Amino acid sequence: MKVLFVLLEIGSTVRVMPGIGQLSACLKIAGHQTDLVELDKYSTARVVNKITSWHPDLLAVSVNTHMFPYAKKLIAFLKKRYKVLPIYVGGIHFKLNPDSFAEIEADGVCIGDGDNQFVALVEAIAKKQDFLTLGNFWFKKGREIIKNPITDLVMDLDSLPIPDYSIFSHFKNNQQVVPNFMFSRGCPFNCTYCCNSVLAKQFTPVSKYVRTLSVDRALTIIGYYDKHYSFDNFEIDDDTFSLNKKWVLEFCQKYQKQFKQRFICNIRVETADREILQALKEAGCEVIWVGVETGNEQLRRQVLGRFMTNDQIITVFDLAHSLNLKTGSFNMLGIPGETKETIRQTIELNVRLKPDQVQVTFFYPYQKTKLYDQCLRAGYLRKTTLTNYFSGSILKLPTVGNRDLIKAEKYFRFNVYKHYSWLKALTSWPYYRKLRFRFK
Ligand code: B12
Ligand code: SF4
Repeated sequence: MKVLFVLLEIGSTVRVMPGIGQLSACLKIAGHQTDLVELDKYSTARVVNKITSWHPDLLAVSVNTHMFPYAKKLIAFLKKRYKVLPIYVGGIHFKLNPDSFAEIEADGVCIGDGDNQFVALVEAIAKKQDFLTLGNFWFKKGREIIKNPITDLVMDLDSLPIPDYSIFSHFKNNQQVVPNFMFSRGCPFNCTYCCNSVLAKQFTPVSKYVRTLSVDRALTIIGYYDKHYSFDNFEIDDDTFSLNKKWVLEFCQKYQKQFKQRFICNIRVETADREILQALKEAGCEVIWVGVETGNEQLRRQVLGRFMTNDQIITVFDLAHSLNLKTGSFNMLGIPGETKETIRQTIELNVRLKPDQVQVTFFYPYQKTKLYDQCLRAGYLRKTTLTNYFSGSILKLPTVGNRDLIKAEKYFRFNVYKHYSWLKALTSWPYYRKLRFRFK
C-alpha cells in the first residue's frame, strides 16, 4: 500500500514530527511505501498534485490542536474530490480529544499509540479484511461512530524500528539536517496544562506511562543518522530528559565515546544536579532548556501545578553557567491569575537567571487538561479554536487585558536581555528587523 502523510506546519515552525517518522518506519518495515506532503501555508494544490503524481492508497493526517481547523478544511475538500480515497487522522489532538473526530470528515481516527495498530489497519485495508473492531481506532460507519477501546500501548520502545525521517523535506534534499530524537515517551509530573496528565490515564497503573528506550538503542538511532546524513547538532525532544539520572549518566558516558555532534535537551530543575549537568556538558550538550513559565511562585504552584521554587530554578541556572553550559528558559504569558505585576516578576526572574536563550508564548489551555476545565468554568475562553501561537491569548482574563499581553510578549525578550546582553537585546527588539531591511 502507498500511504501519504500530510503535515500541516501552519502557524508554527516544525521541521520533523517524530510521530510521523515512527509510523512511516513501521509501515516500511511491513513492506508498504510512504511519502509526505508538508504544508507551511494552507494549500490544497500541493496535496492534489502529490495525489495525482503518486497515487496513494490512503492518506494519513497527523494533527496537533493548532492544526485541527486546517485539517478539517483540507479533509472536507479532499473527501469531496476523491470520494473513495480513505483518509485517517491521528496525533496528539485526537489522543486528548477523540470526540472532535465527529467534526472532521475522515474515515477513522487513532486515539492512542499508532505504531502497531496503524500497520494492522493498513494491512487489513490492503487485504480487504474487516477492521472495524481494531483497537486504538474509532471509525465512521454511515452516521454511526464505532468507538473501539485502547488495546495496544507500546511498552517496549526498543521493539520499534528506527524512525524514518527520510520523507521530511530537509532529509530528502540531504541538506545539513538537525534531527530531533525522542528517547522516551511520557512524563510523570502532573502539570495542569500539559498533555501528560491526560495521556497517563490511558495506562494502568499510570506508572507504566513513562517508557524509555535502552541507552544502546538510543545510540543505535543516533548512529544510523550519523551514517546516512550530515549533521553537527541535534535535539533531544523528550519531555524531561533529566528524569532518570542513571540513564542519563550512562548515555552521556557512552555517547561521547562514539559521537561528536552537539545537542540540546529539556530538563526539569528538580531532576537536575551538578553530576547530571556536568555529564551533559562533557557529552556535548550545548543548551539545557528549562520550563520556568512564570516568575510568580504562587501561580506556578497553584495554577500550573509545578512545585519548584524560584530558588531551585536559580540554583540550576547558576550551576549550569558555572559549568559553561548554556541555558534556555521557556515562559508563558496569560496564565489564569496573571497580572501586570506577575509579568514583571517573570521578567525579573529571567533577568536573574540570565538565560542564553529566552522563549515566550501565550498560555493556551488544551482541551481535556485540568486547567482547560477551570478556564471553561470561569468563563475565560474567548474562543476555543487555535490556529497559531503568535496572535495573542485566546483567554479573556479579568486580571490583565489582551493588549497588555500582546505588548508584554512583543517586548519580553528585549526586556530581559537588555539587562545583560545588549547584542541580544538589539536583535530581539521588535523594530530591529525593520531597521535591518531599511539599511540593506
Ligand atoms: C516532540 C515534541 C515537539 C517537537 C516536534 C513537534 C511535533 N509536533 O511533533 C518540537 C520541539 C518541534 C515541538 C514544538 C512545539 N510543540 Co511540542 N511536543 C513534542 C512532544 C514532547 C512529543 C510529541 C511526540 O513526538 N510524541 C511521540 C510520538 C510518537 O507520539 P505522537 O506524536 O502522539 O504520535 C503517535 C500517535 O499520536 C499516532 N499518530 C500520530 N499521527 C498519526 C496519524 C495517523 C493517520 C494515525 C493513524 C496515527 C497517528 O501514532 C504515533 C505513534 O504512536 C509533545 C508532548 C508529548 N508528550 O506528547 C509536545 C506537544 C506535542 N507540543 C506541544 C506544543 C504546544 C508545541 C509548540 C507549540 C511549543 C511552542 N510554544 O512553540 C511547538 C509547535 C510545534 C508543532 N508545529 O506541532 C503540545 C501540543 C498540544 C496540542 N494539543 O496540540 C504538546 C502535546 C505538549 C503539551 N503542551 O502538552 N514539539
Ligand atoms: S514537567 Fe513538562 S512535560 Fe512533564 S507534565 Fe509538566 S509540563 Fe508536562
